[in-house]
Parts: sequence; structure tokens; C-alpha cells
Amino acid sequence: MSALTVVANRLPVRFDEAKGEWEPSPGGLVAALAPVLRERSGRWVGWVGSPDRQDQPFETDGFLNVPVPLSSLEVEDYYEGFCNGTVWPLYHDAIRPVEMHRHWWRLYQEINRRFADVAASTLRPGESVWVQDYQLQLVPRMIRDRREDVRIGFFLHIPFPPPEIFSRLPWRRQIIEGLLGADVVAFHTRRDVLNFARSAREHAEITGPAHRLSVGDRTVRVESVPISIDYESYAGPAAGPDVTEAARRVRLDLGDPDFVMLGVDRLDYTKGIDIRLRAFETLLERRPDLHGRVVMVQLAVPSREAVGEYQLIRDDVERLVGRINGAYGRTEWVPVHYRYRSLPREELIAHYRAADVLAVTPLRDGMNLVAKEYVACRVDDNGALVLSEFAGAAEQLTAAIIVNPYDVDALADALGRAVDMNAVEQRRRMTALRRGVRRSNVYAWAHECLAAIDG
Ligand code: ADQ
Repeated sequence: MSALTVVANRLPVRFDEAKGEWEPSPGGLVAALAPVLRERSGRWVGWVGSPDRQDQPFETDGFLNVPVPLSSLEVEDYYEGFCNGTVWPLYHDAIRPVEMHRHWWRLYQEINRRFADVAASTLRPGESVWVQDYQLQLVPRMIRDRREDVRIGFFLHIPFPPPEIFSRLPWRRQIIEGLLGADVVAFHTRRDVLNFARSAREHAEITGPAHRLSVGDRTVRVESVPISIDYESYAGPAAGPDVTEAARRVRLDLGDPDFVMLGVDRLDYTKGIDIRLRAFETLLERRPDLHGRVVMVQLAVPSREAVGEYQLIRDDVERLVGRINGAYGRTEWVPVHYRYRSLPREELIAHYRAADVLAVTPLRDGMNLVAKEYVACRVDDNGALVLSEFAGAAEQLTAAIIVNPYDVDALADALGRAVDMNAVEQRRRMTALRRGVRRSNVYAWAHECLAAIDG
């Protein structure tokens, strides 16, 4: 098996300034790739997550971390600017204003070049290199220009937008050419594949069907390979006595309501948290019988707090929580419980087990792992999942209650249906959902992507 290098914006570890040591950044991607990297004398090229540091390559977990340095100013223009002020909103259907600045683009090119240079200089002949996500879309081409002797893959973790939206980007041709530098370009869904192929046809000289694009004398495979979770690492603990007890305590602490609804998201405007809260408010308006009996728990991880739109969505969400609790709350019943922080994993799993209903209602989402984590944790095959039709996960999790997340009334109906769902229907749907997630876990995802890249 050939050697493997992963190139991603972030390394799988971050430097804990207080402790003065490297700490693992947990997550599905790292869990899936660490064993493969160990097996294939692998390397991971990425930024350490703190600006203005100069670190030498170092080993953790049996593979080599190769740091790419970024200054504070570069983080502002490349990461907060072009990545999260231009690409992120554009690729999520432009649901927020897309800011475009030529100096952000200049920095995006410069930093992509730096990642490509670091990667290209360490690659061994015949090696496979796997570039991750929207921060590094120019890297495949840049590596190919320097190294003809390696296999290159790219995976986009966010949606690829329809051509009408993508073509607004002044630098659309360079992005398409950047991606077409790979041998394999992979996305979560078939929709992304088709969107990409249509834009590629518009902005580059290519022929052939969507899954096999001919670029000069090369063929680029374009695949949909939906990411997933490490199923057992959720289902295992969820079935244990500690989590069962913790889940019971969560419900007691909420005032022992009849129904617990849950939302778990990075606090991002793409996740539809504000409309979901308005739908919950509408449900309370329509259903006095639920007063005192249902609570909504919203767990929100702080995210990109330096970006203006993220401050606005936080204000909106917090105002709505206050409005609903002000209008409906009573001394013994708080309708919305809101936490603005990241929870330790065991606590998160306890919340998944405590919740009768999980509402995942993004306005657009590449995949959405929260939906899959909830399903994995429902070890009793009960509970109901309300899922946006605009999450990549909806292509697979068809046994969920699928809903248009923009439609407050439909969303309120869906929450009501979830609360009223009888045990037989819950079991029927949840069994199907769990079977699907168990089978196509994150290891299967990594394996399928790497098999395509290795060729
Ligand atoms: P994200 O947009 O971050 O990922 P998602 O896939 O839902 O979205 O992953 C979020 C992760 O954060 C989950 O693992 C979840 O458990 C965790 N999390 C959320 N709230 C938490 C809290 N309060 N405490 C602790 N943990 C919390 C991007 C794309 C997605 C795509 C993934 C993977 O936007 O569409 O699914 O990458 O490709």
C-alpha cells in the first residue's frame, strides 16, 4: 500500500497554550484517518490553530504532523475573510451576503500555495495525497504542477452550489481548475456532483459525463461518498449504565417533562436555529395541551465569533429564547433551555439519549453529523428525528420526518407530529435509520474515498 499524506486546514492536534502541550482535536475525521495514517506511514499537513507560531514537524499517535504557519493577519484575510466571509455563505446557497474582496482572494491563493509547497516537498514518489475541504480548493492543481508522480484526491465537506450561484464568484475559473488538478474530487451527495460537473463544463475545457470528466489527456473521477460517524463510539457508551443514568438526570434537571426536544449545532446561520425556535414558539401557540409538558433544549457551540454574521445570528437566537421563555414560561416550567458552549462527549451522548425528538433543520448543510450521532445513540430504537430536506443527510436518512426548514408552519407541524408519534412508528423508523448509519460508518467512507484515490 502506498504512503498517504492528508492536507487539511487544521492539524488533528492543537497547542494548548495553558498546559504547554499538544492536545488531540477529537472528531470523526481524525478517528477515521488516524489508523490509516499509522498503517501507511502517513503525514498530516495543516495549521496548528494558533497564529504566529513556527513549529517543526512532530509525531503524535503514530504519524507525522507537518505544521503550516499562519500569521494573525493571514488568519483574518484567508480564513475569516475568504474562507468564511466569501466561500462559506456562497456555497450555502448565499443565504447571507457574500463578501468579496480582492485582497482576501490574494491571501487565499498565497496560503493555498504555502500548503501545496509544504505538501509537495514532503511527498514520496507514488504516494497518495488527500486534500480536505473548502479552505484548500487550489491545492490539488498546485501540487499537480509540482509533482506528476503522485495520486491526488480532494473531498469537499460543504455543499457545492448550483452554477447560477457559483458563477457569481469572480475567481470561479481558478477554483474549478484548482479542483480539477485532482484525480478524484468527492462530495457528500449526488446533487453536489452534478452542481460541480455543470460548473466545470461552464468554466473549464472539459468533456465526458459528470462522473468521468476528461481534462486534456487526464480523467478526473467525480464521486459522491457521504461521510458518516464512528457508530460504535456513540452506540457503545449510549448503551452503558453511566449514560443511561446521566440521561435520566438530564430529564430530571429539566423538570421531568413528558417530551424533550433537542437541537445541537455549531452556532452558524446555516443551521436554521432561529427558524426552528420560531417553529417551537408556533407549536406552543397552537397546542396549549403541551404547555408545561414539553421543553426544547438548544445546545450551541460557539463558532467563528470574529465574523460579523455570526455575532448577528447569536443575538437573534438569544433574543428568541428570551421571547419564548418570557411569553410562555412559568415558575415551574422553562420552555427553552439554551446552552452556548461545547459539551463533553459523554454529556452530549446523554442528551441524545434523553431527547424524544431531535430537530436538525439547516437551511443548507453538506451532510450533518448530529443527525447520525442521535440515531446511533437511540439504543432502544425509539425517538423521532425531524430533518431538513436541505441537509446532505436527507439523501440517506429517508425514514426521518423530512421538512422544509424555511416553512415555519410545516416545521411546527413536524415537531407536533414527532411529539405525537406512537411507539410502533418510532420503532419502525428508528430501526431503519440505525441500520443505515451502522452500515455506512466513517470507516467505510474513508475506505471508499481512499480506494478511489489510490486508483
Ligand atoms: P459542521 O458544520 O461543523 O461540519 P456537523 O456535521 O453537524 O456540522 O458536525 C458538528 C459536530 O459538532 C458534531 O460532531 C457535533 O456532535 C458537534 N457538536 C455540536 N454541538 C455541540 C455541543 N454543544 N457540544 C459538543 N459538540 C457539539 C461540516 C459540514 C457538515 C458535515 C461535516 C463533516 O458543515 O455538513 O457533515 O463538516 O463533513
